[in-house]
Amino acid sequence: MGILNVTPDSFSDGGRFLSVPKAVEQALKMQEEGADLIDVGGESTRPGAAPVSVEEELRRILPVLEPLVRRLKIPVSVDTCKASVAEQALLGGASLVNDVTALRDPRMGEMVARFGVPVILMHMRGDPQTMQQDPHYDRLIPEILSDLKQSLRKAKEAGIADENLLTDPGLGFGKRWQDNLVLIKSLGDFKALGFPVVVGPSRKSFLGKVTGASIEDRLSGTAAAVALAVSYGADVVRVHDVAPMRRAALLADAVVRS
Ligand code: HH2
Repeated sequence: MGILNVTPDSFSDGGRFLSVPKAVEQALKMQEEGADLIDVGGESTRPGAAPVSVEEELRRILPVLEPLVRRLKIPVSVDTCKASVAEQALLGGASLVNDVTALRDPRMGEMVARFGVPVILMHMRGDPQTMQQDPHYDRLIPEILSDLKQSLRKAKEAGIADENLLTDPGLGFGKRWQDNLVLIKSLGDFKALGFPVVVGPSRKSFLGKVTGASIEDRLSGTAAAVALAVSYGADVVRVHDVAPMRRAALLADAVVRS
């Protein structure tokens, strides 16, 4: 899954793809490099990020969505936690909703069910503004699994079909840096919930904590995390650098299957 942030403030690529031609060019490049899906986001969820209004998020996403849907051969997902934004994006041709709040918006479940599209339920403790202020778990994996099970129940109650559900442990979202390492190692427990597992380690700060690398220099750390995530059972990896990460994923997958 290739990341396309049409935001001024995303933590690693904010401001780079604000013009429609630049955004489309980046999406076509990621398709060429072997992405199976392009994830378009109009609101940064980096720690401390300020929320964006529905109008502003739509103003960022919709102009780029139309040419993307028209020109890409692969599906487009919308990275949003707002039902009204998801609805407009689905009407505009998006094929999947990536919800980092796992259906917190009370209208999101019913809306996704009505469109009959897949949804990624990602785990986040708190919200981006406060989530990294001293996150704490007594029992990391059981607590996150239990939160995700609750989100899955909510999705089913809203009428979303089982085959349209994916889960994501939410690396970096209300987690201590060490927690992200344990989460990658424990992806098998998430697979055991019975749904495809998505994971997004790309360029995140826990990689910097371990390797000392700055944001611009986290390619090799991301590749290691991608390979490990695939070997521990990830089905989808959400990344900025599609070409090298596809190779890392292919290699890990080949080893797992050998
Ligand atoms: N991470 C980010 C955003 N969306 N979605 C899923 N399913 N999983 C993730 O781990 C995930 C996500 C944060 O990364 P990015 O989009 O690069 O940054 P920002 O939120 O600053 O735009």
